[in-house]
Amino acid sequence: MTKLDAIVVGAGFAGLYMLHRLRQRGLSVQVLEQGGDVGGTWYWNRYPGARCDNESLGYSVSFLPELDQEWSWPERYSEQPVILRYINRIADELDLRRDIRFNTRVESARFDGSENLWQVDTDNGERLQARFVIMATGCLSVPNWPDIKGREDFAGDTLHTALWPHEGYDFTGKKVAVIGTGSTAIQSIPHIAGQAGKLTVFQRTANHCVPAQNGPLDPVVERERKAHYPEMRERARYTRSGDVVPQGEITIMDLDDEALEVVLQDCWDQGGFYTQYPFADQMTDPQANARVTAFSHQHIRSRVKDPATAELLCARDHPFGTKRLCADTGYFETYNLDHVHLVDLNTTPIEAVEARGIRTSDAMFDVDVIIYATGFDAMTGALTRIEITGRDGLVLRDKWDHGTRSLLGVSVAGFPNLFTVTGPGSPSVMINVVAAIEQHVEWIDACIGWLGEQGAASIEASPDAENAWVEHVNATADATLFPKANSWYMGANIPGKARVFMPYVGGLGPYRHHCDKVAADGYPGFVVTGKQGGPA
Ligand code: N01
Repeated sequence: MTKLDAIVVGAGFAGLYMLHRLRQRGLSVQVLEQGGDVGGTWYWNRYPGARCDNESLGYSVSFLPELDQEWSWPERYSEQPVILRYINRIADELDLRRDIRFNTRVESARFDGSENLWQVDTDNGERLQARFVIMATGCLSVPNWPDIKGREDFAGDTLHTALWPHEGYDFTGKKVAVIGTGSTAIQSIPHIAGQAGKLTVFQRTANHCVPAQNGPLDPVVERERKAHYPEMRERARYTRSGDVVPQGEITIMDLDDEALEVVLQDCWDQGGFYTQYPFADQMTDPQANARVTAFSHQHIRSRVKDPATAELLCARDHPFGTKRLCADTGYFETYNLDHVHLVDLNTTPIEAVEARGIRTSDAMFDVDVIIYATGFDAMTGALTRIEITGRDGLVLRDKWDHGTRSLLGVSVAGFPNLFTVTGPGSPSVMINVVAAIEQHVEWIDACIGWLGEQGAASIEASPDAENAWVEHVNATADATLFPKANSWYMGANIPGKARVFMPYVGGLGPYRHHCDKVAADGYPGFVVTGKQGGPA
């Protein structure tokens, strides 16, 4: 049996950086990755139009300064193949592949307290042992297949955006159905419409959108960033969003309608998540939020010719930004095309998928292909699908059955020496996720180093500190409008999943300061036990 210092699960941004850090520390590390190559989310999500809604210059790693200078991002927001190339370059640059086992899914991880070791079993029938297990499994890595009657009966092609065929898919002349209107659908629908003979979009809930305003990366902006990359990266580490953008400087309710219109128009012109950060009250004051919503609805009405379709595309059931905002490029205009139709599932729900297509309560839609753009079992799915058993037979899935519990989103009481990168209770998906990953990886690496210096055997969250952190995470979310949406942040998209707001909305900078203080103070709130090599 292979015995290691650490096993890292996942070879996306998080797993790669974790491997690099632990190898630098001199540890023996094996990464286990279910995909056929590196990239994580960017390996799987190859649907047409897939790109990052975070700007390329920020959505990149800070630990390869030479690469920062050499690499040229062609567009303001990078498309999936470019990001995947970039991640491959990181793997090559650091010679990471030799410690990664691809096409290997972890089925279970069990803590053996007598030896203070984790036993990890893979779907290849192999068992590995390690002192530390680091779950770098991503927040959006388990596709959600909706439980629609007859789904298996469809005689045409079935696709899921998160499991896109590597060879691509030719929609030319085909009758296509897309189910779902989240970020993924909003990115892919204009591209699919460009090929399809007929496209029908099945919408249950409209989403709030901002224009991406994508385009070739401005060479002046690129030169400026390259001249100041280290300072920008350092600043980004302490902002709320993990990006260098204006943060909370404008109070919407201080502005009259005319002034607000100017400010919001500027946000829309700048595009992307620029809209999310300049305001102090957008995410806390329902009235302020409603004014942004009204502005965004005006925009939709000005872009969609059919008034009834425009109204259906205006999100009304949740405050602006309380579900992950979508960034669109030509999404709304797509509904002006004669061969594109929107079906409102609120008035005419899907009753079944049949061999020839989708039957709603009032019509049958014959199609050649159905695309499920139905999202993910987010934040917990990848962790709860693995049988993770900690102390005294405690299974993580059971522990989280009534809601996620974790200290700092990085360590769970009852699971010694198990770390979760961007786990529930950390900023993760609320911010630039690469920045979130780097902070976690560096903290975990330092913690493992500290344990070595202490000669300690194990570390895990104490139940009291875990409870206090969960309360803080909830209180922070409850001070905002976020819990008002039935979002995947809340687990609301998965039937039967506990409804708790999972990410930490306190912002990266404050969170980093807190984590740094915990480390500097000798890890209060954590239980540190045993002697290395002995029982925990
Ligand atoms: O998934 P979603 P996504 N019948 O969960 C609908 C990230 N991302 O893949 O809202 C009918 O947002 C569901 O309807 P409803 C980003 O963080 C990042 O689009 O539940 N419809 C919804 O419309 C994003 O938030 C980038 O009523 C059903 C849709 O499916 C996250 O991935 C790019 C249904 C799912 O939307 C997930 O986005 C793209 C059913 N039974 C995505 N079940 C970057 O920029 C579900 N739906 C990095």
